[in-house]
Amino acid sequence: MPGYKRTERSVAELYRDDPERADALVWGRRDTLKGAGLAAMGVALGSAIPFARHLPSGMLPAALAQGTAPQFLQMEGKARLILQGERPLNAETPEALLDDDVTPADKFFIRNNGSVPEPAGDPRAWKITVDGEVNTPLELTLGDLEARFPLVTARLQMECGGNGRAGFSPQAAGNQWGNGAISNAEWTGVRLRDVLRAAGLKEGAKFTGHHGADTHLSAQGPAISRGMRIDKAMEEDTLIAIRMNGQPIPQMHGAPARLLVPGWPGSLSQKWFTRIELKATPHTGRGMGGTSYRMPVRPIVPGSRNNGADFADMESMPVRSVLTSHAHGARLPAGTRALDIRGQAWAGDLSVRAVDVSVDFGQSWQAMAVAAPPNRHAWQRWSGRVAFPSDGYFEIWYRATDSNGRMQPHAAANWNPQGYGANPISRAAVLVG
Ligand SMILES: Nc1nc2c(c(=O)[nH]1)N[C@H]1C(S)=C(S)[C@@H](COP(=O)(O)O)O[C@H]1N2
Ligand SMILES: [Mo]
Repeated sequence: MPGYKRTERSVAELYRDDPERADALVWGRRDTLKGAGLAAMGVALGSAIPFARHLPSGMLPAALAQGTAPQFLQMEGKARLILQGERPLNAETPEALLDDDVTPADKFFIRNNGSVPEPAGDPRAWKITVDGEVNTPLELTLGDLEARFPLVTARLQMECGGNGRAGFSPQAAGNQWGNGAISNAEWTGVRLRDVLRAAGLKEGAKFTGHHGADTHLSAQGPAISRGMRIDKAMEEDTLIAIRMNGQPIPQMHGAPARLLVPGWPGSLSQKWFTRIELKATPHTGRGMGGTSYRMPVRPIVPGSRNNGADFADMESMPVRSVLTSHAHGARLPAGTRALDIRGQAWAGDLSVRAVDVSVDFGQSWQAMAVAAPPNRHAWQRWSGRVAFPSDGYFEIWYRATDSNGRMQPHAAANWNPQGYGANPISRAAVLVG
């Protein structure tokens, strides 16, 4: 189950290595949940599985897929996020905390590649440099930005490039994110393109390079420094943001100014933003090249080594959905026969056309209502009602389809060493009664 670390030789691994033996151990008869797991659901051994006949053989019930219990972040101003690591500090938002249409600061996931810098003494004096392939290099304070360029506000999704990584088998390197390295705050700032036009792009300005004030944990060099094609830099939703949800940006999230590059890997959305270079060739900072934020063009053997030389940069993020009304492992009162459920869905630069849900292990699917986004690059609310024929153990399977007709796959595809692009259908276990 995405979002949870594995124990050594977990039930999940047993299923991977020897599904038949795992089935025999986990199930007495294959219509009753016996097993070694269910930590997420308290005591539920012996629960009936009304749709057992539809459960694909060799597939681990979601309730049993949890390894060790997650650790939680304890930090002032932050909700109970799932701790992914302390050095650098990384924390994921549990799906059930992503229910707000606008992600509040306390529920906003945390992704750092280095140390969080000390707050600037005088935020108004913070300077951002624009240089490289421009006619007039600029040095702008936050005050200059506000005075010279129109301020715009939009709800923009910002998702870590590695979101969903825990879905890969074999395990890929990096934070084992479930689906919760995603946010959809309301950002206010100036359009990056307005600033670049003020500097005047030269003919050779084909790529950007981004710089921030934080340092790598090795204490040497920048934590991360990525860049993108000029087209994305010139898109109307790509911002130099100075406010999040109407407030100054919290220090953890890049105060006093950060880039916001919605729909593309979050690593482009430079926090503690100090400088943007315009370049004729792709930027070569930390986090560029090799297997970093790059995906195989031709599939490689899962688990194999590869230097990424012929991989391509990850651009628009793939379609994904979260269930926010009920947590994985939720228990519902006996006799519950109908349940209203809801969540969010998004698809990088695209929009979401459909969300479908199954409560019978994929035998039948039901279309949910999907709201239009308030603006491009905002996530979309989905909602609907499902029915349970009896008490027992069920799984809510949910999958979104993007505006090009691409659906979340049944299992993570295109395995790659650093684990980008995993967006398999999600499963949440629920117990009725
Ligand atoms: N300066 C700086 N910017 C950064 C990072 C970082 O470590 N340092 N991490 C990037 C990554 S990988 C992601 S996913 C987002 C996370 O932003 P958040 O911590 O506000 O959620 O910031 C990006 N910008
Ligand atoms: Mo990221």
